[in-house]
Amino acid sequence: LNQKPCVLWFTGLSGSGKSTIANAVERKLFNKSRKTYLLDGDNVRHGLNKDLGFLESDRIENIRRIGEVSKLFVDAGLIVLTAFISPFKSDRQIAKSLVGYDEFIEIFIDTPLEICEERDSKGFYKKARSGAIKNFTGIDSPYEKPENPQIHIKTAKNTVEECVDIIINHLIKFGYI
Ligand code: GGZ
Repeated sequence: LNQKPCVLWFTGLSGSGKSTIANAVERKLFNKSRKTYLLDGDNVRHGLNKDLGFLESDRIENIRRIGEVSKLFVDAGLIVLTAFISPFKSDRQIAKSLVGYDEFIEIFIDTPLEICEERDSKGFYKKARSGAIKNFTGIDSPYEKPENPQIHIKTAKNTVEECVDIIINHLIKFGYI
C-alpha cells in the first residue's frame, strides 16, 4: 500500500495525552496496513538516551537524537510517530529541517496545564509542586507552545477517537496515506 514516509511529531505537556493518541493513531495505521514505528520514553529514554536526564542541555540532546533516529526510519520508508514533550521551539525546528519540511508533521497536543495536573496519573505534578522533583515541565521548566503546528489538537474538546480521526484525515488529505 502506498505511503509517503513522514514523522508525526507529537508535542505537549506531561500527561497531555501524546502517548495515548500516538498509540491509537499507530493502531489505526497498522489496521490500514501502513508500516510505522513509534518512538516514546519507553523505548528511547530507557535505551539509546538512558544517559540523559531533564536538564535543559539533556532535553536538547534527547530531542536531537530522536530527530536523527526519526530521519533514519523515514529513510527506511516508515511513518514515524514520536511522543516526547519536546518543550523547545528551536529543537523542534532543528528536527524539522533535518527530517525535511514536507516530511515533518508537528502535532500540538494542547491540554491545559490545569487538566494535566488534575489527572496527574503518575503523581509527578504533585512531586514537582512540593519540590521533590526539580525542573518539571510546566512547573519550573518551560514549555514553548508551537505557533504554527500542522495539526492542533485540543483534548479537552475531543475524544481520543476524534483526535485520531483528525490526524488520519490530515494524512489522507495531504497524500501521506
Ligand atoms: C518533565 C519528566 C520529568 C521532568 C520525569 N520534566 O508523564 P510522563 O513522565 O510519562 O512524561 C514525562 C517524561 C518526559 O520525557 P520526554 O523525553 O518527553 O521529555 S523532553 O522532551 O522534555 O526531553 C514524565 C517524565 O518523563 N519526567 N522527569 N523533570 N517530564
